[in-house]
Parts: sequence; structure tokens; C-alpha cells
Amino acid sequence: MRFESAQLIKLEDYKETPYTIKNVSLVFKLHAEATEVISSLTLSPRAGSDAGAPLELDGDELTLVSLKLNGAVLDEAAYSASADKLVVTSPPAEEFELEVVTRLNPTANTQLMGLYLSQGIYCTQCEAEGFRRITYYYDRPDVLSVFTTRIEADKSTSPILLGNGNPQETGDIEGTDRHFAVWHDPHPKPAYLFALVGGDLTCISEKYTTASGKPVDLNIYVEKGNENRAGWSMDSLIRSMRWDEKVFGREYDLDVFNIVAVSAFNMGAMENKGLNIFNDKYILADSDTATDTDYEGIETVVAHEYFHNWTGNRITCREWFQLCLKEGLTVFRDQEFSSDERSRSVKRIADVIRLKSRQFPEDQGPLSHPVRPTEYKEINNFYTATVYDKGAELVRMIKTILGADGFRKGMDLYFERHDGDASTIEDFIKCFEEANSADLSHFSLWYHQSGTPQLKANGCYDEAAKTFTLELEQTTPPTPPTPGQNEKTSFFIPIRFGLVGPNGDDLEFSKVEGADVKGDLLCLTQAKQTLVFHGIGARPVPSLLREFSAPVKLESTLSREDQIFLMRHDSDPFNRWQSAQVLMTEMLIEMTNSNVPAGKEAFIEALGHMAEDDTLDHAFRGFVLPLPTEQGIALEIGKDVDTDAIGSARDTLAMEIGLALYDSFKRIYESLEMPPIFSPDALSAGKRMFKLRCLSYMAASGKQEGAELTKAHFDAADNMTDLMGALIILVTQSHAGAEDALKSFENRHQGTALAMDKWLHTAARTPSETPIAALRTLTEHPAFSWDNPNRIYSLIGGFLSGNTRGFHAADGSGYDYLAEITLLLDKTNPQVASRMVKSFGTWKNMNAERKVKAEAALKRILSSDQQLSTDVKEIVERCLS
Ligand code: B3K
Ligand code: ZN
Repeated sequence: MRFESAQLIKLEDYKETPYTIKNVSLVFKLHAEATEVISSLTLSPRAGSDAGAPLELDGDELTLVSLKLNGAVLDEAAYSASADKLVVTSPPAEEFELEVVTRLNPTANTQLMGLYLSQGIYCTQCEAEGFRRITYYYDRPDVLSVFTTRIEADKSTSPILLGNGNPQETGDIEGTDRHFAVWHDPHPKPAYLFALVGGDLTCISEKYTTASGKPVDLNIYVEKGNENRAGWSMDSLIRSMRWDEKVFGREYDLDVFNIVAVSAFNMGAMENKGLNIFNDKYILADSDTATDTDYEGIETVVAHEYFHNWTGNRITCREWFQLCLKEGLTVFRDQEFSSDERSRSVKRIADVIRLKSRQFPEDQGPLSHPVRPTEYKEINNFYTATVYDKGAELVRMIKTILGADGFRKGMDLYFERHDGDASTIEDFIKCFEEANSADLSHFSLWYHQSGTPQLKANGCYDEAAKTFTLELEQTTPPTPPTPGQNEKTSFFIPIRFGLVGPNGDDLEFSKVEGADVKGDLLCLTQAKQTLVFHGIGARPVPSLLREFSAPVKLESTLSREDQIFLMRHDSDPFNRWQSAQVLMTEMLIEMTNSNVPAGKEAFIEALGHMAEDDTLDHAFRGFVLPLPTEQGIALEIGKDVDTDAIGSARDTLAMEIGLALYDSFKRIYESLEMPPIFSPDALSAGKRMFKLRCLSYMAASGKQEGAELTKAHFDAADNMTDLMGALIILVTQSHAGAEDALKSFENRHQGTALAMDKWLHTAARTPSETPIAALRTLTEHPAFSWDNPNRIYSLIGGFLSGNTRGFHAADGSGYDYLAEITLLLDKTNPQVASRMVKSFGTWKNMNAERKVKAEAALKRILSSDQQLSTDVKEIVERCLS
């Protein structure tokens, strides 16, 4: 484990290694507690590097068994080896072979980085710096080598042996009950893409033929008994492969593509070359155990990891500061895939909800950092919503600015020019500039400057002159922890817009002064700009930031009537949703401050109107209905937050809407027929979601019937979506049937870990007078375990993100508990601990009473006697900065 003394790593210090590694040949002798790894490296001094420079290889908790150079045991005086470094003092000036033998204990590897055993399955996780926990190596993304891997293991416990690339050879090891498999990956790759798997697995298989006629064997490996739950993943994989050929012209490049699902995994999945390893949550699905959201998540993650084959693997990152080069781009690609497979406008809303709920809080608090940071202590802390989701927004803006054809030209040039490279954001941007003769220098600031810009808009119509004047102003609040960024520069902000006329159509204009406008796109480049639109025949309502064309916070001065008008009439579905959100948020904030919001009835009527509008698809209507989350409202309020007041205001408005529109919701709920056989397709899923959202309001209305119908929905559910949907309503709204429903869910699903994760997540959200006592009791439940990240993310994560009033309880008990479990988890799995402790990221927005408690809890972590991991220490220090 790396401890708190870790160095600050800076982008400006980047230097190439003095040696290159052409080939890596690995032999793994797998044993549960003593695995031997023989690594043979072909090294050469890099041209232009200092002759005779020492060879310094990375390690982490390693035990060196032996070391040979060009076949001879190396004299002890010629090298030094510690757990985290191997230094060969004066290596030869010509190409040479180094053989490094290390011994590992996969059973004791609770960090789940490097080689570990998960339910009897050997597997690896090397990104970002896990390979150094296997052998001494240049564990950094810019050292690309051709890997050959021989895996040896017991035949009975590990009949399946998988590696990167193509299978080369298999056989028995004579005189033993062991066997071996050799895998060769012809594509040079960095060590973080290395993987192996050994275990007693079964698989489902398909044959795929690429667009140019190359056959590929596709296999998804799962624990025995789960093979019937992997079909959706296979279907998603095949659709992703076809889509990447069609939309980006990218084909798969090996003879096999293997996916393995394991149950103990720190994150969602990993794109190792030809051997993706997945958290089983993102592979296994059937109607009884997975919700529609799970099906959609699986489709997205399978696609995402597959798309990495080009954006990440064929073209990788020069160093980890460039993480968004592969992650932001690949998220953009998976978002586009899902948009094409499902409804584009609904997908856009879902992605923006995610961005606003995960990235905006990060960017507005002490954990704010640029999409391409310039320094870090622990790289694992930078797999953030900013790098991933804001990173994807930046790619989307490039497409918005250049248009679809210009974007494709830039991508084609990127693939052509950088295939086989370890690249940078500058390389990426240059491809779009050159392919389009465009200048993206101002735009590029988005990669380097942190913070969410606020965009203020104010419009004024002059009937006599037939002009509409639009004042736009951007400001980006300082984000103090970002070094040197207290003064912010203006961004290049692409704004899609329309001037909506009285009948709901966009008005034409004859000319515009004050900004560069092309069609429905205007680009704001300065702090303040005033645009004058000429030839406007009637008073328009400006609809700005259509499709959420830039990741900014729009502060509009539109009246409530105009906002309701957009909600009802805007031709951009995204902005119809956005207007409803703005109205709900404004009213909830007023109610939190004990005021009665103006225009509430008109808003509720408009909401009912949208719910009943059969021209809109069900999923869209399902997304329009719910109120912003308590966390979302807290973020909008931004300071002196009282989560109890927010919670009560939200409950009240939900009740008022439920009561006012009860008959509408009931009519919709009863009229929407579901097909007799479950299907996870987007249309059916949208309908199920819409029904549940109507039900949620009916239950919130206070009418007994609403609660009864919810319980009946739960009892009649023949799929996980309906079961969970109804359970969440019963539990979070504290209805009488909640306890019975939790019991019945438990009886039905005990023993199925992924289903019980949902139970833990829901139970953690139960409103309680003593939330921490209730949470402690849940940690004793047989379905929970401190050893498996999925269980922790479900229960503890469910509490932190879904029980806002419990976590932010004014007595500070939630903060104390988070400090306590951070220290507990840090002993075994720092990545999981660090993910949990990030929930402190918004503590500065709280009111004084809560802030004092949160700060004390954070300081208690720092002052603990326990040695902290770099992961946790860095987050806690940044939170306190
Ligand atoms: N690249 C991996 C994430 C690795 C996280 C390391 N802490 C999965 C993904 O983003 O596709
Ligand atoms: Zn990724």
C-alpha cells in the first residue's frame, strides 16, 4: 500500500524513460498464496538518452526472488531492490535481457489491484498502477511493449486460463495435475492494459465477422450457473462492434474478444486488450434480478470498454494527466451509441442529470480540478466525473462547433496519425484544427481551467424597431484548490438557441450583431456580449443552451410565465425538460426558505399537461415528472444548506403535485398496458418508468389509495424494475407497507448478491430518527460484507447519496460515521475508502452547525494514529483546503 508520504506528481516534470522495452515475456505460476512471476524484458537504451543511466523500475509491495541480466545472475552490488523500486545501477549500452522473478500472494491482496483471487478466480486489475504490484516494470502508459503470457495453474480449480491477445498454445504440465496456456498480443501496449484470468468459469460464445470480413470469436465468461444471465451483454457487445464500424470506421483487430465477469471489482469494468474484465454487476442480467436501468447500464459499459479498443488501447495516453483523452472521448462515444440505440433526447437528459449530479458538485467544491489536471498525488483519485463526464462534454462541444462532418474528419485524422501512439490532448485538438482549418486555441481552455461557468442571460424586445437584444455574461467562480486558478479567463461557449415566437415556432431573424452566429449556434467568446437580432416580428422567448450545448450553469432572468411557456412549447425537448427543472428548483428553494412560490398552480397545471401529452414519448414524460433530488437542491442553494428544510419542502411539493394531478396520474397509470412478456427495450422501459413516476406522486399525495396501489404494484411485480420501483416509493416515503415489502423482497432474493445489493441500497435510504443506528444494523445483515466493493457501494454509497437527511444530520452523526468507516476501509482497500470519503466534497456548502461537525470529522481522519493511504489522505486534505 502506498502511504501518505507520496510525492506530488507534476505534468511539467514529464520525461521519457531512458530505456524502451520491446518485448515482455511473462510466466505466471498461479498458486493461491504464493504465485511466482517470471518476467523477461528486452530493453534498449532510448536514442538520445543519457548513456549508462540507471534503470529504475516501479514496484509496490513486491518481493524479489531473483534477477538475471543477459542470462547471468546479477551481482548484488549491481542493483538495489525494495518493495517499491528496482534499480539496476549501470545497465549495458546495447539491447539486453533482464529476467525478474517475484513472488505474490493473490489471496492476501484485498486492495483488488494487481493479481488477486475473487471467489476462487484469479484475475488482475492494472490500471492505473497495478502492474507494479505484479513485477518491477516501467509502469506508465508511454512504455509500449509486445506481451506474451504463459499461465500455469491447477487443472481442477483453474480449467480456464485467459490472457491478452490471441491464444497460442495450451497443454498439460507433465507429471503434475497442472496445465498451461500461452497468449500473445501482437499490439504493443502499456502495462496498465495487461490482464490474466484463471478459474473454473463457463462461457457463452458467438461468432462475429467484421465489416472487412475478419472472423472474431466472442466469449463472455461467468461463474457456472450464471450463463443464462449473460445474453444481454453479448447482444450489447455485438451491437457496439457494428456501431463502431459504421459510425467511426473502427474494426476489431484480434481473433478473439473475451470478457470475464468477477464479483469483487473496485470499479465497473476494465478495457484490457482483448480481455475485458468486468464487475459482474455490468454483465449479469435477467428480468428477475436486473432493472431497466441495469440493462441500460450494461449496454453502456460493455460498449464503453469495447470502444476503448481504439480510444485508449490503439491510441493511449502519454501520461495519466491525459486520462480524459481516453476516458472523456470514450464516454462521448458510449453516449452516442446509446443515443443511436435509444431515444436521443431522453439519453441527453439522462446524461445531463448525471453530469449535474456528479460533476457540478465536484467542480463547485474543494475537489474541483481541470479536465486535464496538472498535478496529483494519487492518480486513482482522478478517475472523476470531471475527467469522464465533463471530458465527454468537451468532445461533444468540438462536434457542436465543427459540425458532424468536421468532427468525423478530425477523428479520422486522429486515428490515422496517432495509431500506436501514447498521445496528448494537444495532439487530439490539433487533428480537429488541421482537418477543418479551424482554430480551437480558445476552446482548449476548457481542458485546463477548472470550474463551472455561470452564464447570465437577459433579453429585451423592441416592438417598434423589431429587434431583440440579448445580453450574455459569463463568470467562473474561483476554485481555490486548483493551483494558480483564482483568476478565471472567459471560455469559448457554444450556445444552441432559438427565439420562440408566440405560437411555439422559432422566429426568423434577418441579421445579428454582436456575436458569431451560424444557424442555431452562437459562440460566446468574451466575458460579456450583447447581441441584437433584427427583423423579429413578435416578442420572443429566448430558448438558450438547447441540447445542453455547453456544461455551464444558466441563470436566466425569464419570468415564471415565460419559463412555463418554454416548458410547454419549446421545440427542443431538452429545454422543455430543463424549463421544468428550473421551475421546480426555484419553487423548492423558495419553499425551503418558508416562502410560498408564485405561479405554483400554473406550473402544476403545465406539468399535468405534459404528462397527458401523448405526442411525447413515455420515457421523456417520465423524466419530466420527478422533482430535483435533495442533493440537487442543496447544490443549487450552494451555501448555508439545511438538508432538513430542503427535505420537508420537497416532500410538501411532491404531495401538492400528487394531490393536484392525482386523477391524471391515476388515469395514465391505469391506461398504460405492459406486454405480457418482459423486454428491456427502450420503449417498454420508458413506459415502466413513466408508470412508476406517476405512482410515486400518487403515493406522495397522502391519499390512502396511492399507497395501496403502490403496495399492489409491488405485490404484482413480475420483474425487478417494477419490484424495485415500488419498493423505493414505499421505503423512501415511509408508507405502512414498507417493512413488509422489504421482508418480502429479502425472502424472494436472498442468496442472489446483485439483487440483495438493491435491497441494501433501498434499506439504506429508509428515513429514520436514528439513521446511523439503522445503518449499523444493516451492516450486520448477511447480505452485506466489508470485503466486497459492490456491497459497500450499495449500502454505504446508498446511504451517502440517497439518504441526504441521514448523512447530513445536524448532530454530525453521519459525518462521524463516514470518518469511522473511511479509516476502517482504508486498512484493506484504499480505493474504496477514498471513493466513500469523497462524499465530504460538498461540506463547505452546509450551514454553520453542520460545517463544524464535518470539519471536525475530516480532521479526525487526518489526525488518526492509523497510517493513511495516499488515496484517502489526498482527498481529505483537498476537502480541508
Ligand atoms: N479504465 C477503467 C478505469 C480504471 C480505474 C482505475 N482506478 C475503466 C474505464 O473507464 O473504462
Ligand atoms: Zn473508460
